[in-house]
Parts: sequence; structure tokens; C-alpha cells
Amino acid sequence: MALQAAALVPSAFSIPKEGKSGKDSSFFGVSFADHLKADLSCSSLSSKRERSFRNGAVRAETIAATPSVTRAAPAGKKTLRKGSVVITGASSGLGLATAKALAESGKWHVIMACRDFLKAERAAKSAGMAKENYTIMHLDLASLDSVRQFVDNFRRSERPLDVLVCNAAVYLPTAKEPTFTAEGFELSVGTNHLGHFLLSRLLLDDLNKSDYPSKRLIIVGSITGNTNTLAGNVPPKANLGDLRGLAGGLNGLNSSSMIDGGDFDGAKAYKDSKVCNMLTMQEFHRRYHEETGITFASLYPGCIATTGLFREHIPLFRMLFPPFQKFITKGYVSEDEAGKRLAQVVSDPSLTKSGVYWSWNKDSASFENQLSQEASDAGKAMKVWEVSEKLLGLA
Ligand code: NDP
Ligand code: PMR
Repeated sequence: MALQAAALVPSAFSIPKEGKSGKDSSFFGVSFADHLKADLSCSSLSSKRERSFRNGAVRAETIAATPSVTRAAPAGKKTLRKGSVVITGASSGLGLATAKALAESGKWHVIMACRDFLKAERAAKSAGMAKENYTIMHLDLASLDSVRQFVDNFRRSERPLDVLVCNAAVYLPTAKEPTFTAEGFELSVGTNHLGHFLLSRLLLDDLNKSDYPSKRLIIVGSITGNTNTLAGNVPPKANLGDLRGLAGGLNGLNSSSMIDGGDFDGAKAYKDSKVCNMLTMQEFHRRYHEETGITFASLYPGCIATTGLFREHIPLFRMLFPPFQKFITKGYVSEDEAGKRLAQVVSDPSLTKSGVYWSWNKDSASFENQLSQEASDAGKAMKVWEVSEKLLGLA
């Protein structure tokens, strides 16, 4: 299959230079054998958490998922309510599979934060989710007004917030020209990073108020943003540069639409946005973990080659990508399996460590993975944080 696919794309199996190349139809691009083995093994708050009880009351529904973590619960007592988790982009793919896994556990109420209400309702129904286990709330991450509205609506619902999962994303690999969010940021970084950055900054206070035994903020990352992997070396590679485009507002007018200030490339914009996601998780950890006890984590769930993420890719790619990942790289994972992985990061008592980028090995066992140099650069994480704050009017 690799040969067959390679024959269709001329730039097969050569190590590319840093920067742009292989746009839209690029499928292959790096020396395979050297990296394959390595990749397959990885295929201002002030209140203390002890006094953070939302609404004073503990709702009685069922036993919590994390009984061994008893920081906020008095010793010997179990938290007798369901966990309450917000998942962005839960209308398809990984988000839906995670929502389903958590809802089925009977231990979670899932708030599906989605831009298309009807699609989400149909998706929940066809996934067989019981009505009492989920609520759909409108959220369009490509509009900062919508993000703020979502936060208001969520607060009005008076549900606690125990876990927030920033999962939604767009990937626009074939776009020739940039498109923009309501506020004029390039769409991939605007949605995947900036929308989630605002959402998590606003909801941090709510998370901090939760009395749940283990509060978590999870931001979905990816292998393709990590240049210490084979997948991360497929061009165009992620690279935030000195953030000049981000600082300029990513508007494509008086600044570049790309974070590093270069020419627009949709695939690179997505990978850059994933680097921002992973850096943001670490900066949250550095700033707030000790003070709040919140677990901040990211993950690479595996290559879920069948999801809607690839809807904008060329038909040839969509046809070849799943068998390529299944049979050649063996990095493929089903939506169900990936959903179980993310559900583990939401609720497993053994995954409470903060500041971690989780991955799974061939036997589907989780392990703490290494991020690339750029995706673990503390200085860059702080800069991305500060520049994003300015763009969003948070600083
Ligand atoms: P999907 O396209 O299936 O899911 C993406 C979700 O994001 C959809 O529910 C989509 O909504 C939603 N979304 C897109 N734009 C917005 C917006 N503006 N506001 C609110 N929601 C929005 O892709 P995946 O399930 O594959 O992706 C989920 C996450 O997994 C992403 O963060 C992705 O980067 C990550 N990931 C995926 C991998 C893979 O192999 N598929 C590998 C590694 C990481 P709608 O249904 O309305 O389009
Ligand atoms: Mg990749 C072990 C090897 C491996 C893994 C785990 C992935 C995951 N990919 C691997 C290898 C390769 N890919 C190789 C050798 C090639 C060149 C033939 C290759 C190509 C490729 C393309 C063109 N891969 C891709 C694309 C995409 O458009 C996808 C992408 O970058 O989306 C941003 C993608 C992916 N490969 C993955 C994963 C997980 C993706 C997509 C999802 C993501 O990062 O979110």
C-alpha cells in the first residue's frame, strides 16, 4: 500500500527541508525506517482547593469515578455525585466517542459543547447515549462572543465543572487562501488554539470551585505537532518561529495569517495550533497546578484515520489514509478505542499527574510521552500565553 500510495505522490520518502513543501496532496515525505520503531512505541486564582465547594452541596447520584483521590472529600467519605465534564466538539469523532464512553460509565454527565446543535443531538442519539447522561450546549470556538456566551450559559445551568476537555479542531490542508474567525484570526489557530485558550481561561475559576476529587483540564494535542517523531517530520513541519504573525493578529492584512509570519499553509497552521495546545497545557500547569490542584494534561490518542478531521482533504488521501495507518505505520486506532483513551485521561485515578502528555503503546497502555523541543519550550509557552492574552483582551 505504501508503494502504491507513494507512486501517486512524487515527493515520496525524502527528508524535506524545514518550511513549506508538499502542500495539499502531499502524502509522503520522510525517511521511514529510522523513525518508525520509535513512533510505534509511542504510536488569578487565590482560593485553595480544600475550600472550593460549588453551591455548598454535593449532589447524590452515583459513586464518583476517582474514589482513591480524596483531596477535596473528607477522609472515609465518597463523593456521591456524577462528575460533570464539558467536551468541545463532541458531535463527531474523538469527542463523540469520549462522550459516549463517559456517559456509558454511569459516572459522568457530559456537556457536549458543539457548534451544530442538531448534529450533536443526532450524534448522541445514534451513539445510544441515554438522555439523562448528556446536555448539549452551543459553542462556536471560531467566535469569541460565542465562547463568552457559552461560559455564561454554562454558569446559568448551575452545573459544577469538574473536567474540561478542549477537543474540537479544524484541519484545512487543501485551502489555498486563509479563512478567518469572527474576530479575524486565521481559522485553524483561531479555533483550535485561541478559542480554546479563551474558554479555558474563563472556565478555570469554575474548575477551581469544583469539589470533585480530581479536577482536570485536558487539551488534545497530536504527534504531528511534535518534530521528534516521524509523523512530525512530514512536511510542512510545525514551527512557531518568533510568533510575529500571532503577535500581529493572524489577520492576513497587516500581519501574516501564520504564527511564524510565513505564507499561508493550512496543514502547517493546524500543526502549529497543536503545538500551541501542548504549550498552553504546560503553561497552565506551571502557573496554576500547585495553587489549585487541577490536573493539566494533553495527549496523542493515536491516529484516528476515519474521523471528520480529514473532511477537507483530497478524496485520494481520505481513501488511502486509513489503510496506510492500519497496515503500514500501524498507528491507527478506532474512534471507540481513542474515545476510551481520552475517557481514561478524564477519569482514571491513575492518570492524575499534571503537566503530562499522554500516549499509548501497542498494547493500549498509557505512558508519559516526550514532547518535541519546541512543544516543550517553557520560554515559548510563556510567550504564546502572553501574546494570546493580548489578542483576546485578557491582558
Ligand atoms: P472531527 O472532525 O471528527 O471532530 C472535530 C470536532 O470539532 C467536531 O465535532 C466539530 O464540529 C468540532 N468543531 C470544529 N470547529 C468548531 C468550532 N468552531 N466550534 C465548535 N466545535 C468545532 O475530528 P477528530 O475527532 O479527529 O478531532 C478531535 C481532536 O483530536 C482534535 O483536537 C484533533 O486535533 C485531535 N486529533 C485527531 C487525530 C486523528 O487522527 N483524527 C490525531 C491526533 C489528534 P462539527 O461536527 O460541527 O464539524
Ligand atoms: Mg502521518 C508512525 C508513523 C506515523 C503516524 C503515527 C502518523 C500519524 N503518520 C505517520 C507517518 C507518516 N504520515 C508518513 C511516513 C507519511 C508520509 C507518507 C505521513 C503522511 C501524512 C499526511 C499527508 N500523515 C498525515 C498526513 C495528514 O494530512 C495528517 C495530518 O498531518 O493531519 C494534521 C496525517 C497524520 N499522520 C498521523 C496522524 C495522527 C495524522 C493526523 C492527525 C493529527 O495530527 O491530528
